[in-house]
Order: sequence, then structure tokens, then C-alpha cells
Amino acid sequence: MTMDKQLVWVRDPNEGFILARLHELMGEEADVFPIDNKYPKRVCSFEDIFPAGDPVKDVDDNCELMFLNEATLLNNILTRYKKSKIYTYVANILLAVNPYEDIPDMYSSNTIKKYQGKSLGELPPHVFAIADKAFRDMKSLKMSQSIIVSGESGAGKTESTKYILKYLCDLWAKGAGPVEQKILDANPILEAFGNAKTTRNNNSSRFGKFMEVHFNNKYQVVGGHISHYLLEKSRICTQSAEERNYHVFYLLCAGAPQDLRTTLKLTKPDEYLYLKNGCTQYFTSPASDKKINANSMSKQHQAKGGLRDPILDDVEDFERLNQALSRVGLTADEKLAVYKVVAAVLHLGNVEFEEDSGARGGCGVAPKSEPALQAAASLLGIDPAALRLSLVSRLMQSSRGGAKGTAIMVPLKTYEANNARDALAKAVYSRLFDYIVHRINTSIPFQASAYYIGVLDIAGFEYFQMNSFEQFCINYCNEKLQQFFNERILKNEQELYKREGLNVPEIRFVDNQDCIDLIESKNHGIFHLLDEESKLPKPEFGHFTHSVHKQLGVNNNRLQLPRSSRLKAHRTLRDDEGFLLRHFAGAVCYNTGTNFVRCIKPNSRMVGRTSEGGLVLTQLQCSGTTAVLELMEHGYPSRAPFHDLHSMYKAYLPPKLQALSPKLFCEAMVHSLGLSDKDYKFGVTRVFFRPGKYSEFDTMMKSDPENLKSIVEAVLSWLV
Ligand code: AD9
Ligand code: MG
Repeated sequence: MTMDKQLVWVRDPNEGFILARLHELMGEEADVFPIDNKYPKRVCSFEDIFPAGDPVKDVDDNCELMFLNEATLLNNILTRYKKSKIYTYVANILLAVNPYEDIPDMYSSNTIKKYQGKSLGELPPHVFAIADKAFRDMKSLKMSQSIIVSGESGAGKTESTKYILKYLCDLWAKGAGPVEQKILDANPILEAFGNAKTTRNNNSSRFGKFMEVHFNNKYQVVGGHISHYLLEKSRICTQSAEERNYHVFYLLCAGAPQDLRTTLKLTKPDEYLYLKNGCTQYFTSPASDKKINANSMSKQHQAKGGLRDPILDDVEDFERLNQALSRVGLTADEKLAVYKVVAAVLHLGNVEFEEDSGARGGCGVAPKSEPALQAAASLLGIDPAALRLSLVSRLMQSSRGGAKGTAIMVPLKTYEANNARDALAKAVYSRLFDYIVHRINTSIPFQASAYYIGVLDIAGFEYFQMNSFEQFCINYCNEKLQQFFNERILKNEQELYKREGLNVPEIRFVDNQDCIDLIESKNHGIFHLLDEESKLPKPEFGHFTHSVHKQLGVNNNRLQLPRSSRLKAHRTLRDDEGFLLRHFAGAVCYNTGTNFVRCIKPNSRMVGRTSEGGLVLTQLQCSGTTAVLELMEHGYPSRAPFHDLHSMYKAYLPPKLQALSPKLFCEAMVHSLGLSDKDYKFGVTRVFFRPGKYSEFDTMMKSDPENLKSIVEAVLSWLV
């Protein structure tokens, strides 16, 4: 059948969707002609074709699109991104596309002022609007609030978190006092010790954090607290190709003044094994004492394959770190002690071992590594002989007849000593990180707090070529977070609609409880099996994964054996050394205590003004944003209890109206305001609004007294 050339979106593996005209319907498929003739005409399944609406017009809230589907969602986001409008809503969820460049005035003090006290939707979407909503909700509901910032690596979570904190500290504090300054100072410090350059983000956070801003009962900032999670430890000893270790190592080797480097016995970054595994040639400019700068780095990397690095300047960053450490209260001696530990980790990494030719059968420190061992010991303030002994041997209690016997030193083989050295380096560095966070926390003055707003910035689901225990923990953490959404948000939302008699069609969502049970179940979960394995005299990867498959793998659709072709690519793996866990990537919704910011990475090249549609679409699907859109097609994201509305506005109304029951009062109000029947629904205890309609209502109610008077008259006449 030939069509009247309707405009549609058709799925495309690279672009996500492309615009086309329907040409002919053929059973379950259609013949389509792309608008841009660089794409060939094609035959598509109906499942991959969506009505286009007006493809040029963009809207602030994706729920206002004429056709709600993943193609129009993607188009709206990308159309706006091209105009530097990086934010949109899906109901109350903020989508933020990383612009990879500064947008003028986007986060200025003026902009902060503009968003103060405005309902979501009154002004263009913005991360400040979410921060303000959290603040206003805390005030009106008298309840602490959280803002969950999610998205893949490089999507802009940490930057968004910083803007939220800046907003809360700038606007609601009485001037930038000591508390706010300390909260803001925490970032350069945390980033120096906990961020690193990866292939996905030059400044990737390798730990999760929850930052709380505390308020008193007058809603002034009175304190702050940082909790941190899962610092990636493997990075301390090895990095993937073209990645770096934690920034602080380079800040010290390359950015610190010469006298400090001498005290720390530090030379060039590329002389340390712990820095050499990733970006192998660390550029050093012979012409200047300012050894490393961003440009020289970037030229070096461009020469190696285009890894641009415009934001890293180790000299400037060292200065910033040094000053921030002083501002959070570290004395010169304390700072030196911190730097010594960082340097000691580097020296420790240079301690290599050789087989001991003697009868002991163990190993010893290689003679060429003696200076490194001495440097590490002196910087850590310990006896070099004690350090040597602890690296090349382990203490064992001999037991005879069940009783504890004497302690004996068992010599270690070279590979065991290597492991012992790396384990020590990781333990020392991660304890240092704990100490740094602790010092920041103690430096923030803290008075009695009534409520707080917490901002969560954790790594999203991770999937690399080689996935270790650290990825397992991060993904487990994300499963728990997803379960929290499912339980507390999507489930609750639909239960509320039912309770209030709203008759909204049910949206099915994937329950991930089975995946969580598989991981954490007490008697046979993966953690339990790992625990058991570690108690064996000789724990082995192969044995562990074998027990996972044997005990959990039968008929479990969450667990799979890796494909053998993939295993063969990694010669260190045997066939049973691994398992695949199908993680959840499903629907996410919201509720009036938790606020969501979903960050989106526009392209994999980490540059501005460039978008890869396919990449953006995958992120929208995996975060469940498209499923939320489906819920919002029928749902009512904003709601207000009759009682709250009544008490909020009754002061403006004549005594006659004040005596009405809260429900009748609200009915009179929405009718008199001329809102369409489709825009709201009355439940048993509250009125619900369609996306974007509450702000219209709220704006009208807050409008000037003249308008208010006419609204009151309209209410009265409606009642009559
Ligand atoms: V990771 O999971 O920690 O690897 P994030 O945190 O999601 O990642 P990040 O906030 O570090 O990403 O953003 C990456 C880079 O994008 C930043 O270093 C900035 O250069 C850039 N960015 C992000 N958001 C903005 C923004 N709102 N304006 C300008 C931005 N640049
Ligand atoms: Mg980050």
C-alpha cells in the first residue's frame, strides 16, 4: 500500500534514529525514504518506526512532546544540545547532556539568583532548579532530601554535583561563610587523591561519594559531611594503556616545587613502575623547569593517538591542592606527612625482588631496588630492615597437636613478595584517602542540624574487557540503587495511583531481586562463596568460579558462562575462570524526598558540539529514561494534598472561602483557573497534575494581587 509520505523516525544503529518518509507498508514492515539522502532508502520493521511530530520544535519537558517515544525523546535532547540547551526534564527528572565546554552565564551568580524559589518548570530546565526544588521540599515537607546523580563515566556527574553544592552554599548561606567554603574546598582535594585520567574521562572519579549539606531550623547552612565508597585500589599499582594513576602522584612528581621533590626523593614520573603501566611516556620538557603542562601532555598524546588532555595542568593543580589542604586546616608539617606517604607508595612500587639463591627457597630485595626500599622506609618513618622482612616473608603460627606453637617466618616466592608489596601500597594509599576525607569532615564546622540535602555521585555500571572484584562491587552497588528506585519509587508511585483511585494503566518493570539474591544470599550467594574460597589454604580463581557455576549456575538466567572466544583473548583465564552476570538496566522514576539528575555523555571523543545519536540513545534506554517516559504518558508526576494547598493559599482568600473543606476548595480552585480536565485528577486525599501542569497552576497562584483577585472572583462564581 502506498502511503501519503508521513514523516517518521526510523531506527539506525549509528544515529539512533533518522528522519524519513513512509513510502509503502508491506505486512510487518515498511519501505522508508530517509530525508537526508546520505542515508540509503531501507525497509524497516514497524517496531523500529515512530511517528515524528514536529522534528524541529524543541520542548523543555519531554513529556510535552506531541508523540512520546524514544525517537522523539532523542531528537528533542539532541536538537536542544545543538543550541547549547543542555538540560531537559522527563517530568521531575533532569536530563543533563555534558556540553564539554563552558556555556556563558550558565552557572553565574545571576543565574543562581534567578532560580531562587521558582517551581520546577517556571524557568528553563537547570540543575539549579533541581537543587532549589530539593531545598523547597525540605522546607515545606520538613524532611531531608537527596539528589541522585547518575550516568556513565564522563557524563558529567561530578560537575553537576559541584554545581548543586555551589547553588546550595551560595544561595542559602548568609554570605560565603566558613562552612560553605570548606564544603567547596573539599572538591579539589578529593579529586587530587581520588580522580584519575581514564580513556573515558580525563578527570574520572574512582570512588563514590555522598555529600551532605546540613541546615538548621531556619534553613541556614550549618554543616556538611562527606561519606566515600569503594576507592578503586587496583589503579594504585597498575593502569590500563593510556590511563593514569591518581592525579596526586603526578602533582607531586611534576607539579611540586623542586625543594619538596628533593625532600620526597622524587624524580620524573616515568621512573616509577606504578606510573608507567598506563601512559608510558610521561612528557618532560627539557627547556623548562616547569616540567609538565597540559599542552606538552596533549601534544605527546596526540602524537600517540589523539588522546587530548586540555584540562590537566599538574603545576597549577598542585598549587590548588596545597592551598585547599591549608584551608581545611592541615599545617605545613601535616601536609608534608601526607605528601611523604604518597611518595612512599611510589618508592615502594619500585622495590623489585629476586629469587634467593640460598637454601631458604624464598626471595630477597633486588640490589638495584635498595635505594627505593630505603626511601620508602624513611618516608614512612619505619625501620628499613623491618620493611624488608615484612615484604619477603610472612608470619605463621606453627600448631602442634591443636595448640598454638611458636611463630615462624616463612620466606615468600618472588610473585608472593610482589603481591605483598602491592597489597601494602594499596592499603597505605587507601588509608591515606580515609584520613584525608576524615580531615575534611572534621574541618567543617558543625552545629545542631535539623535537616540535610545529600548529593550522591557514584560510578555507574562498569563493563571493561577485564572485570575484577572492583567492578563487581560497583555493579552490585548499582543493583542495590536500582532496587531502591524500583521499590521506593516505581512501585510506590503505582500503588499511590491505585490507592487514590486514579485508574492509571499499570506499567510493568523488571524486578532485580533475583540478581541481588544471587550476589548476597547468606548461604549460597556469590559473596558467601568468595568468603568460603578465601578461607581455603590455597584459594584459586578457577576453583571459585567453578563453585559459582556449580552452585548457582544451574537454570539461572542471570548467570552465564563467558563465551569461550572471549576467554581465549585473555590467556590468563581458563575456561571456568569467569562468569557473566546479567545486570539490570531498567525503569527509574521519582518521588515529590529523592530527586534525580541523569547525566548523558554526548560523544565518546570528549569534545563539545558533537553528538553520537546511537550512544545517547543507549544511555537513555539503559537508565530507564524511556520507560519513565512511558509511565509519564499516563501518569501524574506532581501532586499536592488538598490540605496543604488549602492552608498554603487560604490566607489570600476571603473568609467565606476559607471555611470550605480542603477538597472542595481545591476543586473550586482548579476549575476556576481553567485547567483542562486532562491536566489533573482528584484522588482521595490529593490532587494530581499531568507533567508541567503544576508549575502553571503554581505560577498562576503566585501571580500578582490583581490576578489573585480575579482568581478569587472566578472561584466564587464557580461555586455559585
Ligand atoms: V566519572 O564516572 O567520575 O568517570 P563524571 O563524573 O560523570 O565521570 P565529570 O563530571 O568528571 O564526569 O565530567 C567530565 C568532564 O566533562 C569534565 O571534566 C568537564 O570537562 C566536562 N563537563 C561536565 N559537565 C560539564 C558542564 N556542565 N559544563 C562544562 C562540563 N563542562
Ligand atoms: Mg565523576
